[in-house]
Amino acid sequence: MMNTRTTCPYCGVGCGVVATVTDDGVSVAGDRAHPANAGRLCVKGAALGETTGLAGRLLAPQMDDQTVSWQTALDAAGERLNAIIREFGPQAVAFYASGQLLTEDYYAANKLMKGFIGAANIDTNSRLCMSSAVTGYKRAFGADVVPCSYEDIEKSDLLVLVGSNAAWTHPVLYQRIVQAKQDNPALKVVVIDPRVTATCAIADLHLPLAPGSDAGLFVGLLNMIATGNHSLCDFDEGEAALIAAREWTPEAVATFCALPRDVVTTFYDWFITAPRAMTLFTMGINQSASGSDKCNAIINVHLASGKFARPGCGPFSLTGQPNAMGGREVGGLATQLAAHMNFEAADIARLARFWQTERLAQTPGLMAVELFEAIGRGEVKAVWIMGTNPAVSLPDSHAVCTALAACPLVIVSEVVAETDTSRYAHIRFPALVWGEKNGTVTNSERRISRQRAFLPPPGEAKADWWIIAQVARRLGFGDAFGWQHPHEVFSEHAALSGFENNGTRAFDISELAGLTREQWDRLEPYQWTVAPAALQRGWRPAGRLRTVPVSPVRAVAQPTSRYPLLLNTGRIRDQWHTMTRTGTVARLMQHIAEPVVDICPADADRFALGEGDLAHLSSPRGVMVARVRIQPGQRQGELFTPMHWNHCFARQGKVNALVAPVCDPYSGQPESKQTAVRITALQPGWQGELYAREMPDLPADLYWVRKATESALHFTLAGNSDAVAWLTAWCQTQGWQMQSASAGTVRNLLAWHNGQLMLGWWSDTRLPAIAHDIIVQAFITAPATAQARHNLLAGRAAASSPSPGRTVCSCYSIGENAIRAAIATGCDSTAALGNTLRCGTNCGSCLPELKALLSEAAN
Ligand SMILES: Nc1nc2c(c(=O)[nH]1)N[C@H]1C(S)=C(S)[C@@H](COP(=O)(O)OP(=O)(O)OC[C@H]3O[C@@H](n4cnc5c(=O)[nH]c(N)nc54)[C@H](O)[C@@H]3O)O[C@H]1N2
Ligand SMILES: Nc1nc2c(c(=O)[nH]1)N[C@H]1C(S)=C(S)[C@@H](COP(=O)(O)OP(=O)(O)OC[C@H]3O[C@@H](n4cnc5c(=O)[nH]c(N)nc54)[C@H](O)[C@@H]3O)O[C@H]1N2
Ligand code: SF4
Ligand SMILES: [Mo]
Repeated sequence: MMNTRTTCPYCGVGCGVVATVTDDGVSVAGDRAHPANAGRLCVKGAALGETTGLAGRLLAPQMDDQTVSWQTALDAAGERLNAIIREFGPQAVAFYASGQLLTEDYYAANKLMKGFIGAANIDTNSRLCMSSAVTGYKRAFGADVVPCSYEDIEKSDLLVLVGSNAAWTHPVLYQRIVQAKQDNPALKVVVIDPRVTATCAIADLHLPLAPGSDAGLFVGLLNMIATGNHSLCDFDEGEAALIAAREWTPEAVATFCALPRDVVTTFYDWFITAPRAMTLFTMGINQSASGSDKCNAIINVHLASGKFARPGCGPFSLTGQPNAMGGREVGGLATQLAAHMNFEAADIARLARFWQTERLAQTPGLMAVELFEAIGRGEVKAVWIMGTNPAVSLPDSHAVCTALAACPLVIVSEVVAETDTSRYAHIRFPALVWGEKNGTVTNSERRISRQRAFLPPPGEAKADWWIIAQVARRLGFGDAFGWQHPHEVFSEHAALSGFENNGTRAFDISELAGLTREQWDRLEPYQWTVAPAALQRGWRPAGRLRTVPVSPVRAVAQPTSRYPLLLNTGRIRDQWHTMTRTGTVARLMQHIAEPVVDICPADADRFALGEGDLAHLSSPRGVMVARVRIQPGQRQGELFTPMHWNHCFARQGKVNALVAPVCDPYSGQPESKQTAVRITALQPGWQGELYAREMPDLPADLYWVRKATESALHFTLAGNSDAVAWLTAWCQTQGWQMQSASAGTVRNLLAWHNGQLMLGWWSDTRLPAIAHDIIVQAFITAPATAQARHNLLAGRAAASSPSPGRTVCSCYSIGENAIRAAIATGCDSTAALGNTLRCGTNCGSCLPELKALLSEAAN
C-alpha cells in the first residue's frame, strides 16, 4: 500500500488529497497537511477513487475513428497542421485549451502556439469562467493579481458572497466560512444571488437582486462610501468613478436591483462600518456581458473604503477550475503573453529573447466565442482542443457543433472516448488523467501544489505536454521542445517568471527554477507572494491603482412577450461540468440525476407546470427538455437549470443550446447566466424507468436521460410510442424470458436469462416512484423468493425495508425518507441527525439541505 500526496482535480479550492492504491482500487482522504483544506474533502473529492476505473477511457490514438499508432497520429497532425499553415498562414490554426490542464501542459501549448506557430490563437475555457475577473484586476492594479488568501477569512468581519453558490461549488472553502462563523459569531455573511441557494444557509443577509443588476448595487455602495468623506484621490480616475456613481442613491439602486431600500442600506451600513470586509465573487458576476465592469465596481469599493491590501480585506475572485490560475500564470488566454507579460513591444521582445524565437505572435489572438465563430466562417481551418468540451460549454452550441463539423482539421486531446466534442475529431489523442499525470496546479489563492501520479499510464495514454512537444517537433521546432520530464517544463516556466523581471511583474516564482527533480517531486504547497506594499502601488507604469468608472447596465437578455422568462444556469452539488468523469459515478448521481428546471410556484401556475412534470424550454437558438422542480427560492420570472447535461447523458439536456453568444466587450466572456426563454409543459403518453445489462437502441423520438448505477445501465424515458411492444420485441431477439404486469396505466416488465435479471421496465403516465436500491441490488443478486420477484415487478421494496428516498447525503448515501423518519423520532438538529444517521458529518455539503428538512418539519 502506497500513499501519494496529490491535489484534487476539481474546483479551484485546490484541496490536498492523499491517494492510496489498494487491491480493491483507489481510496482517497483529505491531506491534513495541505493549507487549502487541512484534511477536509467535499463529496466530489471524496468520490475521486470511484473515477479511476478505465471504463469509457480513450486509450489509443485514433484517426477518422480508427485506432492508429502514436507515430501515425502525430505525423498526421504535424503534416496536416503544416499544410494549413503553409497555405493559409499561422492565423488559420488555433488551440482551445483548459484550466484543467496542468501548468506544464498549459505552458507547452502556449509556447507552441504563440512562440513558434506564431499566432496568438490559443484561448481557453477560462474565457467562459474568469476572464472578466482578469480584466478587472488588470485594469485596477495593472496586473492579474488576486489580492487575497483563504486565511483572510478568519481575519475578516464581513464576507460578501456575490454570484457564488460556494456551498456547492467551493464546498471546502464554504465549510471553512461556516467554521469561522461558529468560532466568531460577530463575523457576518451576506449572500447576493437572485435565487435562494444552499449558500444562503449561513447568510445574515440575502439580497435576491434582479439578475444582472449587481453593478448598480456596488456603484451605489461606492457613492455611499464617498458621501461618508472617504477620499478617492489616491487613485487614477477616482473622480470619474465618483461622478459615474453620483446618481446611484439607495432609492435608485433599490429600483434597479428590485430590492427593498432597507435591505440595500443595511448592506451598505454593514460594509462601511465593518473594519475589515471581503467580497468573494464568481460566475454570477463574471458571466455577464458587462462582467468586467462588475468586477471593477467590486474592486472600486474595496479601494475607496481602504478595505484592501490588509488582512481580512479585499476583492477575492474564486477560481472555478483546479488550474485556472496556472493558466493565467502561463498566459494561456489569447489576450496575454506568458508569465504576466502583455502584447507590448518590450514584453514581446523580452519573451522572444527568452524563447529564442523569431516567430513570436505580435498581436492578441481570437477569444473563445470569436474563435469558434471564425471556425464557422472557415477562417480558422484547424483547431486543437485539449481538456475541454466546447460543444457543451460554449454558448450557442448548435453553431459551435456546425462549425466543428465543417472544420477541415479538428484534433482533440481527451481522456474519455466519447464526448460531444470528440465526435467531431479527425484525430484523437489519448491523454493521461488525474492520478496518472504529473505536474503542478495553482489554486484560487495563488498556491501551487503538485498533482502526482500514483497509477501507471493505461493503454497508450500520454501526458498532454508530451503530446504537444511531439507535434512541435513535427512542425520543425524540436529544439525548443526537447523536454524529457515535466520538471524541466516547470523549471523553464519558473525561470521565465523571473526573467528581466526586477519587480515589474507580480508573478515571480523564479526561486523555484533551480529545483532538482527530486525537490520538485517533493514540492510542498507553495503560495506566491504579493507584498501589501506592492499591492498598494500596483503594477501600472504610472505606479498607481485605478478605480474604473462604471455605468451599470442591465443584462443584454431581457424577457419579451415571446420569451417571457429569464433562464439562469449554473452548477449542482455533485456533478462536474460536462459530466465526463462525475456522470459515471453512481454515488454522485443520487442527489440530482436529471436535467431539472427550477421555477417559482407562481410561474409554475402561470405556465401550468406541476412538480416532476417534463418541460420544454426554448429560445431563438434552440431547445431543451428538463424536469420541473417548484422552488419557492426562485424569483418570479426566472428559471434555473444546470449546465452539466449533454448529448452523452440526455437527448435534449444541453442548456447552452439556448444561450446566445453575447460577450463582454473587454473580457470576451459570454453572458451565460441570462437567456430569455419560453417554457411549456411536455405531455408524453408515458414515462418510465429502464434498467438493463445491455441497452436496446432507443427510438429516435424518445426523451431519454442516462444515469449511473452500481450494477445496471439506467435510463429514464418518456414518449408516446408503445414502449412495451418494442422492449418485448427486443427481449425476444435476445432470447430472454419475460414477465409483465399491467394495471390501469401501469406497464411493467422484467426479462430474465439463466436466472439473472437482464432488464426491468416500470412505466406509467407519470414517472413511477420505484425502489431504485432494490432494483440495483436485483441486478447483483437475483431475488430468491416468488414474493421478492413479485415486489420487484411492482417496483416496490418489501414492507420490511422501506426505500430510503432521494439521496441527500452522498458521502454516506442517506436518503430523504430516512432523514424525515429520524426527524419524526426526535432528531431536532443537524448534529442529532449526524449522530443517528452519520449524514452531514463528512464533507458537510448536505448540511444546508438537512437544515431545510428540519425547518420544514418544524413548520
Ligand atoms: N459541484 C461543482 N462545483 C464546481 C464546478 C462544477 O462543475 N460542479 N465547477 C467549478 C467551476 S469551473 C466554476 S467556474 C465554479 C463556479 O462557481 P459558482 O459561480 O459559485 O457557480 P454557478 O452555479 O455557476 O453560479 C453561482 C451563482 O450565480 C448566481 N447568479 C446568476 N445570475 C446572477 C446575477 O446576476 N447576480 C448574482 N449576484 N448572482 C447571479 C446563480 O444563481 C448561482 O447561484 O464552480 C467550480 N466548482
Ligand atoms: N450555460 C453555461 N455554460 C457554461 C458555464 C455556466 O455556468 N453556464 N460555465 C462555464 C465555465 S465557468 C466553465 S469552466 C466551462 C467548463 O466546461 P468544459 O471545460 O467544457 O467542461 P469539462 O467537462 O470540464 O471539460 C473537460 C474535458 O477535458 C477532459 N479531461 C479531463 N482531464 C483531462 C486531462 O488531463 N487532459 C485532457 N486532454 N483532457 C482532460 C474531460 O474528459 C472533459 O471532456 O463551462 C462554461 N460553460
Ligand atoms: S472543495 Fe471539493 S472539489 Fe474543490 S478541491 Fe476540495 S475536494 Fe476538490
Ligand atoms: Mo469555470
